[in-house]
Amino acid sequence: MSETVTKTTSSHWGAFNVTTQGDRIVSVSEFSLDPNPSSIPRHVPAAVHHSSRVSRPSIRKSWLEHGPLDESSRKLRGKEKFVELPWDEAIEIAANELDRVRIKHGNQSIYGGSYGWASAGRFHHALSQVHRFLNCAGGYVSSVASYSTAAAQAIIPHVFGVHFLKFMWSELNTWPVIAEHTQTLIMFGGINPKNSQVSMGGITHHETNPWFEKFAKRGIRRVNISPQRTDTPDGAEWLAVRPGTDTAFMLGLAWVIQSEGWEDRSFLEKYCTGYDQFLPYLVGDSDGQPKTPVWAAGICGIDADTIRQLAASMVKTRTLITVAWSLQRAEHGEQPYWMAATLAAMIGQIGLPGGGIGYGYGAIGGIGISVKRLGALTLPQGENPVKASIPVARIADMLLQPGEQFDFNGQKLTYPDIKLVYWCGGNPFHHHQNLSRLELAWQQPETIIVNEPWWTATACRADIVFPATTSYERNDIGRAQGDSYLFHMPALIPAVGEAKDDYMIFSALSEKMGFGEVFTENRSSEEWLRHLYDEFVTESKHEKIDVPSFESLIENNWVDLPIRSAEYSTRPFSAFFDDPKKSPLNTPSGKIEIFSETIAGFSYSDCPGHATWLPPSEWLGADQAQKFPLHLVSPQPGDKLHSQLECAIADIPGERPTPVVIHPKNAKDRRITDGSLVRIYNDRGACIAKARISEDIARNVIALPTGAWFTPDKNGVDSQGNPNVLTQDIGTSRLGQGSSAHSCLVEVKPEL
Ligand SMILES: Nc1nc2c(c(=O)[nH]1)N[C@H]1C(S)=C(S)[C@@H](COP(=O)(O)OP(=O)(O)OC[C@H]3O[C@@H](n4cnc5c(=O)[nH]c(N)nc54)[C@H](O)[C@@H]3O)O[C@H]1N2
Ligand SMILES: Nc1nc2c(c(=O)[nH]1)N[C@H]1C(S)=C(S)[C@@H](COP(=O)(O)OP(=O)(O)OC[C@H]3O[C@@H](n4cnc5c(=O)[nH]c(N)nc54)[C@H](O)[C@@H]3O)O[C@H]1N2
Ligand SMILES: [Mo]
Repeated sequence: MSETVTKTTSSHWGAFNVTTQGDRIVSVSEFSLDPNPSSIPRHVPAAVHHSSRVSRPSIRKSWLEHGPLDESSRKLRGKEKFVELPWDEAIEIAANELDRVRIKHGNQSIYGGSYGWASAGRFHHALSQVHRFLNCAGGYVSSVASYSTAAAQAIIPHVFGVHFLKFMWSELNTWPVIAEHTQTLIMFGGINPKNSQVSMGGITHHETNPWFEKFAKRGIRRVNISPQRTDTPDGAEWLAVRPGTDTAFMLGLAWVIQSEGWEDRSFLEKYCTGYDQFLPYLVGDSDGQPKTPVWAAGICGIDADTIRQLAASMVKTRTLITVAWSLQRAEHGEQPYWMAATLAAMIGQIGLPGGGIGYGYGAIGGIGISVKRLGALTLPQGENPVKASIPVARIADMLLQPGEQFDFNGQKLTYPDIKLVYWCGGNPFHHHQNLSRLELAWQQPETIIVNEPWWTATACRADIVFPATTSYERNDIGRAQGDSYLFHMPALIPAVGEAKDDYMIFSALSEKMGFGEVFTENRSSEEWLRHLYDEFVTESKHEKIDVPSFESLIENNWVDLPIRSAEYSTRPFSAFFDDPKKSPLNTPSGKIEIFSETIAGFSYSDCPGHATWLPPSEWLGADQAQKFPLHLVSPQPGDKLHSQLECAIADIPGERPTPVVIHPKNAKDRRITDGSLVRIYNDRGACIAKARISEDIARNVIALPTGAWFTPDKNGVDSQGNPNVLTQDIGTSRLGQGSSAHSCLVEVKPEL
């Protein structure tokens, strides 16, 4: 019997211990210093050794036989067998194809956006690897922003003059400050420990639940404004808002504050611009509709008295308004973000400890933690000579409409004509909306290359698939923003099958394509790790932070760096609030922009010059609701990260199809019983799910988490419960062009 070894590793869902026997992971256990460990790692052993691992380089049969120019063969993507080849042959074929495309069509015909979460680990970060490789190859069409926060990334700089991600990492009240000062915590979309289980690159201390226990002890009033009660830890008040209507709710609150004369005029004058342009809209002078609580109630489903009372307590207590990312992953998703800022400005507590506005607490772990930010530990990606890029969620539009113009945040851009797609570290057939439309778009390129550990829906739809290792099969360094820990992530088992690290795959392709040394800089993986670590040591010394030698890190597996302390708690926009003249915000006015001349100048009807209630095309008040009377929200799954580890979960008896949460009244009306199979459908598609009847969801709303592996039958009906067969593939607006996943109407019936 081989030796049993236990070591610690880091992952997007936190640190955990892994026990191996020979070449197998046999079990995992909790990292003892994590106050509230995630149970996601329990699926790791089964997933790593799953039969759906890609074991050898594979090429789609008719692509191999007829080459990339046979149009009819492209329709067979996802429907055809692959031929397994030895590594050297597959590398040569892919290198020749990349060369053919870049010579014949130019690098602007290669799409390498390759969006996705991949795995934790700094050097083997799949996206950094593919981007560096494609830059060395002459560039690629890239993608900007993210599925997570595209609308926020567009609107927040106009309003606060700062990048959205910087706002979240540096301009938020931290948990200790909230615990000490906040009296009323108003959470649009909740603050969900289910979501803060994960963070990009890792999160070692899971703290959302422990902080909420403190908040409860301190008597902080917690109000969860969300279609699901479970979006905050137990014990909060719950206002079951209709999805997509938060802007109307916030306008109702603002109207009460204004009509009572409670708005903080001196704050609005000193720190903001544009309240005077917003006011005529609020009171109805500009459109004939005062945004009264009665008006708001008719839209958002929360009664007018509740809105009035909430407004009163918001101005009378130290109030922090928080907004989940989910609100902006919807049509007109820019509006609730802007309106929440407008409301907080009227209350006048932005910049005060425990007051004002915060975005994305609970969306991922690490937000709200007072930790010193350290740089370095990133693989240099080089320069991309190709300047064309797309907003990330517009991929199907790009593939279907080459040469067409589109608007994006004041710019007019043109979709490039893509001949080759390279994906490494993401799963578009998990993450994109309206998957049958993506299937069509996916038939356009001549060649699709994917590096993947598993036969995901995306890998199955590629022409060339390279088997990639998982983070348990290679040495790496683990570190993340918002976390004080630093890990050596040891190779725990040898590569499964013939898998290779992405770095090895790109080194081999680079070598064949004639720029091997440019890509590798003559460093082995181990040399790269040491090189990146040396840079980190230098940078940390600069910041007067002691970090161990690389040898000592390897020996100890991990270290908790001395970078966590209340002294790193930031006061949001402190310089600006101390002296707005001397330290203006980086907006055109130097102030918080309640009205933006810049945005008004774009003349977008879907994003006017101030926060506005714009009914989405799909919500419970839309005409479409006659035919499809239920609003589908598709949140992130609690038991895993997106589509990762799904293969292991799907093997557990009774776990699939994915459960969909449905209100008892809606279930009864449709003769649906708890645990029975249902069909969820609309004009875009259908999937099968398992009914979970619960009072914890608003009436006429159903919640089906993402992450099921897209498995359509011959009629296109997905058998596993993937919500993206139902969601619509439209931008949030011309400003943000983000994903509108949460704006979706459906009907449900028993599946007989
Ligand atoms: N309906 C709906 N859809 C959504 C959302 C929603 O709220 N509703 N949310 C959206 C959001 S915010 C996001 S971020 C996306 C997430 O979408 P993705 O990030 O695309 O989802 P993942 O399943 O994490 O995909 C990562 C892939 O990388 C692979 N991988 C892991 N490690 C490695 C590696 O080392 N090398 C290589 N080559 N591959 C690796 C994994 O096996 C997996 O297939 O989904 C979006 N889609
Ligand atoms: N366990 C786990 N955690 C994750 C992820 C994962 O896959 N698994 N993914 C990570 C990623 S990539 C991201 S981007 C974040 C996403 O973080 P979020 O975007 O905040 O999370 P979601 O789960 O999409 O949505 C949270 C809740 O918002 C509510 N909601 C939906 N629409 C509306 C609305 O219109 N109004 C209001 N008030 N509420 C609404 C839903 O009830 C939903 O449960 O999560 C991260 N955390
Ligand atoms: Mo995300």
